[in-house]
Amino acid sequence: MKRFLNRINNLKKSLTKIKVTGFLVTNRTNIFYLTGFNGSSGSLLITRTKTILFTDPRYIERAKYTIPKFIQVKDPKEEFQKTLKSLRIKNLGFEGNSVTVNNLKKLKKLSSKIKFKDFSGEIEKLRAIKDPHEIKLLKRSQEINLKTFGLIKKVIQKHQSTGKKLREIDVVWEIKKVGFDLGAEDVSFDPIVAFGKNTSIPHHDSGNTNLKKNDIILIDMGMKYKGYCSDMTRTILPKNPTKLQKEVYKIVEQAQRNALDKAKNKMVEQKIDSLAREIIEEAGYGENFIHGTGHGVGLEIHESPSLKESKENKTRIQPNMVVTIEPGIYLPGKFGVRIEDIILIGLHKSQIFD
Ligand SMILES: [Mn+2]
Repeated sequence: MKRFLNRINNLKKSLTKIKVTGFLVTNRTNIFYLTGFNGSSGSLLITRTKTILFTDPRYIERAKYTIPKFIQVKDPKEEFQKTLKSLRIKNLGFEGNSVTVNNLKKLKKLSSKIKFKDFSGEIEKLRAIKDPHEIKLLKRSQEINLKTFGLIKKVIQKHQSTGKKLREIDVVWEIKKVGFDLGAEDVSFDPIVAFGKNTSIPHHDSGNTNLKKNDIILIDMGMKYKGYCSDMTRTILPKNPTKLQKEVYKIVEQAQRNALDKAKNKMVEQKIDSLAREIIEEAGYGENFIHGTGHGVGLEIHESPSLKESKENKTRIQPNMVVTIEPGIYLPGKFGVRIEDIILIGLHKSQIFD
């Protein structure tokens, strides 16, 4: 439970920077990160001396036995307004990226003397750098993911050799089932399973397409383990790939390798993107790489940092960030290739989760 105290203390350091006397955390994932509470309703008030979780009566008991003892639990109906008053909060930070316009109005009405300040993104910044506990869970999550893929690949090969019917959505269901059997609590997003031409759509909506013997296959999948998401994409070339398929696969593989090997501490976000992009551009497929090279992964499947080609992405990569590297080439109407893995940024070297 020490980790929650550490995280909350880290957040408190920015009270002065934001110039507020308290933070009101409303984003569910951020509340889970700071307290371990995963109920569907709640807000967390953090001041220099107090941490209070407000949640309705359905969750009060549950909160008490899941969160650390130093966090008080209160019913907002009875005590929210009173607490703000008694703690003499004058400036309150709120999460503009999670509070609805209506709720902010209500909040302002409830506490007319308080000045509100948006502190969106502060907790997300902390979350981008993983502690040892989180790294352990992320590794385990990806381990289950890789194992699941291994078994799914066998199912596919069996169907390909026997000619038995297999739809994309059958594979989606199989991934969910096998992942759960191997210890995941859920998938981190609906698996993307694409057969043949459908692989040229980066985020294909898996459907009733049947697998054909010489189909190229793309599977993008992730598991959730104790709240932590994994993410991985594999493209399976057919037994008799075309020359173009082999060529494109090789380029994507090289692009990914370059980024996996060279992504390191202190690089700016967009530089990591260009490690993969340059190789694809040089090969003449720049226009067919239509998304960013990667993203942070943790309690959410997409989180900070953002490894995209954008002038805004100038944040420097730091040790213990966990990011995906997933270049792709998509040839509309023909096929697509994407390969994705997760790396842990180290002080000197990055480590791939495999
Ligand atoms: Mn991804």
